[in-house]
Parts: sequence; C-alpha cells; structure tokens
Amino acid sequence: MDSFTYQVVDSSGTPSNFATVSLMVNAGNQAPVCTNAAPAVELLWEAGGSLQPVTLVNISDPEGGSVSITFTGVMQDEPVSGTSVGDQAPDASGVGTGSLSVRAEVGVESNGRVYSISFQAVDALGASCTGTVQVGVVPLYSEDTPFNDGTIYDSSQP
Ligand SMILES: [Ca+2]
Ligand SMILES: [Ca+2]
Repeated sequence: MDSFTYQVVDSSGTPSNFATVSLMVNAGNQAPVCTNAAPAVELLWEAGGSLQPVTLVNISDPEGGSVSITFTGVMQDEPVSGTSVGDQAPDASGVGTGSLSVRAEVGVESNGRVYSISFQAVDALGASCTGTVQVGVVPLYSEDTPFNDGTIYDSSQP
C-alpha cells in the first residue's frame, strides 16, 4: 500500500483542502512456496504391499490463493521388483496426477524403504514451485528409521 497527498488550486488561486489518495501497488503475482512442504504421513508400516495415499502439507501461496499439486516423479532406494516373494510392481501409482499412492512394501533384507517424491505446485495464475519430500516404510518388527540407500529406482516402473 502506498499513498500521496495533494492539493489543487483553482483559476482564482483558491486552494482546495488537502486530499490523500491511497493506492495498492501491484507487485505482481508471487509463486507458491514449496520449501516447507512435508508429507502428511512420513512413515508407513509395511502392510502387505498395499498402496497408501500420499498427501502434502505446508505448501502456501503468498496471495493466499489455492494451489494445485501435481506429483511429477517417485524414486525409491530398493528395486521395484524382486526384493521379496510376492513383491508387487510398480510401487507408485498416480505419477503425473494430483493423486499419488506409494506401496507399503519392503524387501526381505530391507533396512527400511525410502520413497523420494517430487511435485510441482501451481497457483491460479500459473506461477509454480517444485519440491521433493520423502516417505519411509518401516519393516515389520523394526523400530528403526528407514535408511536411505540412495533413491535410484523409478517407482512408477514395473
Ligand atoms: Ca515392489
Ligand atoms: Ca533403505
């Protein structure tokens, strides 16, 4: 918000009262902020390989507008297939959409699986930010935080 005060003088030299005008300077639309993004649920328990929905929190728009999220990719630190009897694939569903699920599955020798989930957030005027969050899967009978061995496998591949 900015303002200025002015006075006009008519042709006979009589000044008017002072008047103040306020105006909103439009600084342009600012992009959403992805830096604090986090998964609503950071740890999953191994659950028979079921697909579990991923939602994100703490993505905001400076103008308070709505933000739409697209999940752009998921990588994981265990191979997508063959890590156990009954290993299912792919391990992520919904890449390229706003509705993502990852598989609550770990390998037989797993020290916990880590999914690295990339997304883009876009506001109503098309400004965007991108980010990556991690979701872990804890093996049954373990209380350890999943160890990230390097998320090099594309979860959306069979
Ligand atoms: Ca799998
Ligand atoms: Ca791991």
